[in-house]
Amino acid sequence: MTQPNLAPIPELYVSADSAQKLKTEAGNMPSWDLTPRQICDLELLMNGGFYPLKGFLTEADYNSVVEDMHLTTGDIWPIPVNLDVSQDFADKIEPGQDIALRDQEGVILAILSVTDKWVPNKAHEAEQVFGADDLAHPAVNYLHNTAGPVYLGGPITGIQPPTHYDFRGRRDTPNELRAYFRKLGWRRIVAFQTRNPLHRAHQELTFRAAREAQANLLIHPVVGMTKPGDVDHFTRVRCYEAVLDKYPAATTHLSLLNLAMRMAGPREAVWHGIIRRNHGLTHMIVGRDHAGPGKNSKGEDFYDPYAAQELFRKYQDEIGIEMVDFKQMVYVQERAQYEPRDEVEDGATILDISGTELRRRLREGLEIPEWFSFPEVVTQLRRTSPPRNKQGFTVFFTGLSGSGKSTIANALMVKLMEMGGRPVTLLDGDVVRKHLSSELGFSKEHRDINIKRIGFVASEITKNGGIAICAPIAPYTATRRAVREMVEAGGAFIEVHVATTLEECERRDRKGLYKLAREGKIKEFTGISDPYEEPVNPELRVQTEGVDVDHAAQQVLLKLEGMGLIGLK
Ligand code: PPS
Repeated sequence: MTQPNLAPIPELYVSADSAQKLKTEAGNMPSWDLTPRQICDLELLMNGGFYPLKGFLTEADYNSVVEDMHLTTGDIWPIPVNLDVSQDFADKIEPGQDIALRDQEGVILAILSVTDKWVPNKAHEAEQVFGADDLAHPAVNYLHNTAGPVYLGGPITGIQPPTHYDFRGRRDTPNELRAYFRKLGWRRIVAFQTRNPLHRAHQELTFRAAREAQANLLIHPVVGMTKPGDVDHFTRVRCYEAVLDKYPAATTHLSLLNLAMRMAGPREAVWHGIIRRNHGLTHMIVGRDHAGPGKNSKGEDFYDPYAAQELFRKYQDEIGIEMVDFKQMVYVQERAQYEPRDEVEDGATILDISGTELRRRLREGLEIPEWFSFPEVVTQLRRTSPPRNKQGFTVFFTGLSGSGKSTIANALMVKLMEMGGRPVTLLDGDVVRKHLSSELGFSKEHRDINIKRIGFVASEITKNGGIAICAPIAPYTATRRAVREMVEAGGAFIEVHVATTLEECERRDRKGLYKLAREGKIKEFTGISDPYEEPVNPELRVQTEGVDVDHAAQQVLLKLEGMGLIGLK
């Protein structure tokens, strides 16, 4: 079983001549713009990474995979790989039709000959494949909230692979890796699958695995899609490159895998095994909590930490690759080295830094000891994750018209500029309406578009290390939540409810708008003839009655300081 077959694996591409012809024909077909996840799936379908699949699963194969992890042919396959599409698109497609699959720039990558179209039972898929229909699981959340409602299945004709402009030299198809192994005379090769930066524990684990399996080592990190919140792949690859010279060059290779992970734990481990077999590997490391998605909505682990090893062991012969299993590696202080936890002598001092603790130390600019990681890796991580007081953030004021949002926002802006260090942008309600949203009115639809535009700009500013201060009315909870999600992908979001009562706003009526609204001369006026949904859990609620502006702005500053976003350094 460990004897590799390094012969080329079948791909789904047609010849260059046919590809050109097909591309022209495909121009007239209905076309589907692939999502980022579908592009990852398609690439591995076309280059043989998902062998023996010849396309997106048919309904019969899907059911068989969901129910018992096998295709209708009897081959093991644990994860549904489907083309999920919108209802509108599905309504226009019938089985028997060909559709052009395009990347996000509109380039045609493949043709799908649709044989099946069906509406899946997503709750059932979640239970069977991911173990629970729980939105805390990233793939279940994706299934319900991102994936389209209809699945299309059928064979693929590959025209061209998706283009990657980053790290081109480090990406290999299964056949490129097979050829590389053949050329170097490598026969036993163990894969290390990872979605994290490599620290010393990982290095020790990979060394041990290679020694145990008497094999060469392939560091095979996933650069497609991983768990939301992971270190981005650009940073990770720089980290891998930084530690590569700690490995013997003659026996170790680094290659990037454009896989979209599902974080499906045990089923995912089996899937990773099949994919590695297809890339010409003979062994794969499966450690503690392989491809684990973290905690469920009750705060418990989704999977037992060693369930992935058990399932892999059960199906090892069918997968066709041998597992090198490991317990968690820990640092033993007295011996100044890493050891598997179950081999540590009683009474020894174990040192460990969890992922959460590492993130905290990065965030707060604290020391990361040399026993834990390599200085070169820490340098890369610090470049991407500066301490909180150097990261971007958004302060989002919300409240009724005339509540004092703009005045406090202006005071806050000046105070932050006085402190210096980061650029500050004020996206005031009135200013935005003049420059970004001049064509919009005050219907629910228009208000939502307006707030989402503000959110988009704020998220870009935040991501790039600046401070965005927003001060629209933003009357709807759901829209504010959408903005929070956008911004939090790149930094902190602080919602400040300026809680001036309607009576007080109307009493002040600084712009005379309430009077006009009461007279019916302004329609859909917030608080009078249109709703304002009060924030339930804002980071801060400020009262303005009897409080001067300076004091209100100070409260925001104190909050920012408490969150570590502004500080002495
Ligand atoms: S929203 O709901 O967040 O899109 O509103 P926003 O962009 O903040 O714009 C609010 C300012 O527009 C003026 N204005 C109105 N407000 C609410 N409802 C209606 N119908 C309306 N018509 C005009 C008003 O001056 C608001 O400014 P502020 O600074 O909030 O008083």
